[in-house]
Amino acid sequence: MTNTLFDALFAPHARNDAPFLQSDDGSVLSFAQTLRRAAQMAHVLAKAGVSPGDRVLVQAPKAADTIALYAGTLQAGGVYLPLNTAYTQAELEYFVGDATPKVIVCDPAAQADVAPLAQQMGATLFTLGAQGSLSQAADAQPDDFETVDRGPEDLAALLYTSGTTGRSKGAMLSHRNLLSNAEVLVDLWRITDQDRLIHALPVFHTHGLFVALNTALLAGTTVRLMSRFDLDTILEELPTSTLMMGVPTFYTRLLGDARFTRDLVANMRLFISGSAPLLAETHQAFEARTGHRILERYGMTETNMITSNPYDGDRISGTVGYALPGVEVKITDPETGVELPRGEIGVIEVRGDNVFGGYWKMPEKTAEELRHDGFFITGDLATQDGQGRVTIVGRAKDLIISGGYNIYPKEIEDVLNQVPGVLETAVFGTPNPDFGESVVAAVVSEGPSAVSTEALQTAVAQALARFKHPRQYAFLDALPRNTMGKVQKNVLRAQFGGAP
Ligand code: MCA
Ligand code: AMP
Repeated sequence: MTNTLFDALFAPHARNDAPFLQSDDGSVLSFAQTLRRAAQMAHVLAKAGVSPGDRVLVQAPKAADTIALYAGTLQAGGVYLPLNTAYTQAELEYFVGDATPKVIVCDPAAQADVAPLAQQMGATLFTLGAQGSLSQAADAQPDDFETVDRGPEDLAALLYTSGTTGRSKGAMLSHRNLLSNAEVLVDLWRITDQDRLIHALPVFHTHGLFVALNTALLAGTTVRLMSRFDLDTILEELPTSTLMMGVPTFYTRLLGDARFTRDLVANMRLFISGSAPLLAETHQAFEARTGHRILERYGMTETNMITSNPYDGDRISGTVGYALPGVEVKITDPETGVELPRGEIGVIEVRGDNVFGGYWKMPEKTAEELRHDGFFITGDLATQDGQGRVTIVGRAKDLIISGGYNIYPKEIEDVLNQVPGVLETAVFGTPNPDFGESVVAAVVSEGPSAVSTEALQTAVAQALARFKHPRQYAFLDALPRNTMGKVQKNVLRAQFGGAP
C-alpha cells in the first residue's frame, strides 16, 4: 500500500518520540503520538463513510487535533478542505454546496447553525474544540490504521481561493504538488530536526498548513503551535526558537514593540515572509534592529511556493528571489501571452510539479488560467532581471491583500449593489500600516440619503467574513471612469490613499 504524502510526511515518524506539537496550554505531542492520533481520526472518518477522494471540510479552531485531523484525512484517502474560521454561515453554505463533503467538522459554537446544512447535504457533522464530538469519537478508536492507497496524482487537498469574478474556486492540489514543494523548501531553507518553528499562522491556508507544517514534518522540526498570532507569546518564544514564518503584518507588529531586540533573537536562524509584499522599509528596519535579513518568498494557493530569495546569497528587499528548483517561471505579455525579454514588465506564469490540476468543477475557469502546456497565469505583474531574480511590481487582477488575507473587491461590490438605494459601487484598497492594505468602498446612491452606511454595513455583515468588511464608505456623485467606461480604481486609490 502506498500513499504519497502520508508515507513521506507522517509514516516515517511512527517511532519518533521527539516533540512535534507544543500547544499554548503546555501540552506536547511527539511525532509518534501525532501519528497515533491521526490513526484514530482516520478510523472515525472511515466509519463516517469517507472513501478515497471524499472531501472532509474543516472549519475549526487551530489545535493539535486539527493537525491530527489533516493527517488522518490523508491516511483515510480523503481530500482535506480547510476553511477560514471567520467565514459566515452564508459563505459556508456556498462551500458545502460546491464541494459536497462527506464529513463536516466545525467549532462546537457553530454546531446548531451548521447541523441543518450538514443534514440537507447528507454529510456527517462533527465538532472539534473543547468537548468536541470528533475528539471524543477519536478517543474510542484504535491507534493504528491501515493507510489507504493514494498516488502522486490523486487529490490531497481542496483549497478555495476567491476569484476576480466573485465566486470562490476550489484549487485541486495533488499529493505530488504538495510533496514536491515541501521537499524543495526544506532543502532551500535548510530546515532540520534541530529547528524549532514559531507557528502563529492560521492552518486553513497554504502558508500555515503546507509551507510551515509539511516542511516541519518532512524535516522532523518541533513546532510551537500557537492558536493565533499573539505578540506577547511570540516575544516569549523567540529566545528558544530558530525559525519563524509570517505575513508582513507579523514583522511590522514585532518592530512596533520595544521588547523586540537583537538579544531576544540571538537563537533565531531564519525569519521568512510571504503572502503579501514586504515593504523595503520593513526589511531594512528589521535588519537594523536584529541583524537578520528577512527571507521573502512568493507563492499562491494554486501553485504553492514559486520563488524564494536565496538562503546564502543576497536577500534583496523588494524582490521575491528566484524560481524554486524544478519550477519554471516566465514573464509574458498580458494580452498576447508571448514571453517578454528580461527586464520588461508582464504577468508571471509558472509551471512545475507544484502547480495544481485545475479548479474543482470549473473547467472553463481552469482553461482561462492554466494553459495547455502546463503554465499557470498568476495575475501578478513582475520583472525578471538577467539572472532570473523576480521583482513583483503590481497585480493584473483586482485583488486587495489585507494582513495576508486575499479580498476580492467584486465579492463585496456584489453584496453592496444589492442594497436598496445603491446605484453602483467600487471597492478598492488603500495603504494601511498594520495590514498593508485596507478595504474602502465608494458608493453612488440613487439620491441624497437614499442609503445609509448602517444599511451597507448590515448587508456586508450578513454575507461576508469580518476581515472583508470595508473600513470606510465614501459616498460619491459618480465613479471615475475612463473613455471606455471602465471604473478607474487607481484614481480612487489616489483620492483616498491615506491610511484609514
Ligand atoms: C483580523 N482582522 C482583519 C484581519 N485579521 N482585518 C483585515 N485583515 C486581516 N487580515 C480583523 C478582525 O475581523 C477584527 O475586526 C480585528 O481585525 C481583530 O481581530 P483579531 O483576530 O484579533 O486579529 P489579529 O489576530 O490581530 O489578526 C491579524 C493577523 C491575521 C494575525 C495578521 O489576519 C493573520 O493571521 N493573517 C495571516 C493570513 C494568512 O495566513 N495568509 C496566508 C494566505 P474587528 O475588531 O473590527 O471585529 S496563503 C497565501 O497567501 C499564499 C499561498 C502565500 O504566498 O502564502
Ligand atoms: P492566495 O490567493 O491567498 O494564494 O494569494 C496569492 C497572492 O498573494 C499572489 O498571487 C500574490 O499576489 C500575493 N503574494 C504572495 N506572496 C507575495 C509576496 N512575497 N509579495 C507580493 N505578493 C505576494
